[in-house]
Amino acid sequence: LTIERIDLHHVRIPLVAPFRTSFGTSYDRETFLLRVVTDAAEGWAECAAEPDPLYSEEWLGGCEAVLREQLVPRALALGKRLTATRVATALEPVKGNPMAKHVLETALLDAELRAHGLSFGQYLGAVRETVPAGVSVGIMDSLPELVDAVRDYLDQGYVRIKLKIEPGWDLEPVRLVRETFGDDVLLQVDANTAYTLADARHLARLDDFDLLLIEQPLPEDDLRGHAELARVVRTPICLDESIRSARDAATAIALGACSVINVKPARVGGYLEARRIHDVAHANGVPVWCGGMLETGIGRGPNLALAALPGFVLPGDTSASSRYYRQDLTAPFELVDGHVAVPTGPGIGVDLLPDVLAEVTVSSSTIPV
Ligand code: OSB
Ligand code: MG
Repeated sequence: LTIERIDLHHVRIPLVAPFRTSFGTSYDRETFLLRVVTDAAEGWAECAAEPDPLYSEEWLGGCEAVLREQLVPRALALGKRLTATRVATALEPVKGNPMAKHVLETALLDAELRAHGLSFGQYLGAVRETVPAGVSVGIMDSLPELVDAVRDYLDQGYVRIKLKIEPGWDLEPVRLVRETFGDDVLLQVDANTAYTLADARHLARLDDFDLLLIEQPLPEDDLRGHAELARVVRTPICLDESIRSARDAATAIALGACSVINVKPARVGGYLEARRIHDVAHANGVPVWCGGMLETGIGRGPNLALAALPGFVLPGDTSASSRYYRQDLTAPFELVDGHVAVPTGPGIGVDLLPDVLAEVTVSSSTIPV
């Protein structure tokens, strides 16, 4: 491929409801879409970063700067020899910045696969046509509001509920949801690093509620702490923020720091590394599931393809469009019998709706090539 043009489309899209986690509240999804035009096809990807560096150290302004000044120039230096895998290799010397790498690699992979008429699912090795959908439920202002939200999601058919927790919003909401909706509901929690090892006894009280897993209870750099915690708590520990590469996954598994992994392509630099994490986990008998960053259809399409790989044996946060947006940027992903269909078209398999894009676009810019 030869890159002919790169554009960034900054968008702000209202969420159907505010989404509160232990690190902050989002009212809308603010991000940029990256479009790459090549001599063979065009590709699109969505940056997973948020305006502030609260989930991880990456943030939108930083992603744009590192793309402009470091990543795009390194990709362009490949000239006509450019492919998504070669770009990934060319970006390797740049430390960190996985979300910035992810958006560039994914747009190029989209263009490359479209040029070959191959879908992300075919390329990655998907083995399912639909994937079971879970839903991530934010921290609410009150317990009755939480029960109403969970009831609504269960009525829609979501097959797994994930409750966001933090100190002061953990045992009671989990107990209430378990008691209200019964033992058959697949239930898990996500703390987004809100606890410390000193909370181990407290977190062990979650063992009473038969949770699938506790996601990222401790800080991202505390693998030792998670391994200690796993000896005190019976509920399986799942890592999200801590896992940035296949090597991290191998280390965390070897240390006993986790027995489940949330794979988010954006957090690990793209789909190529995400697939390697899947492979490492699968070889170790460690279940994985596909996480999300409130992506629009542009980001969710390829996530669904990844979630269709054989090792993705737990329902992911790959919810339908309506869980996030009144009007998605693509044709909406629908929940059917608790499942969402994996796109089958070339590349990411979804197309932007130009009128919707125009409506939510805040500004556009070009990265010189
Ligand atoms: O920790 O999984 C997380 C959203 C934004 C940032 C971090 C997380 C989340 C979610 C929602 O839990 C996942 C989704 O439905 O996209
Ligand atoms: Mg998480």
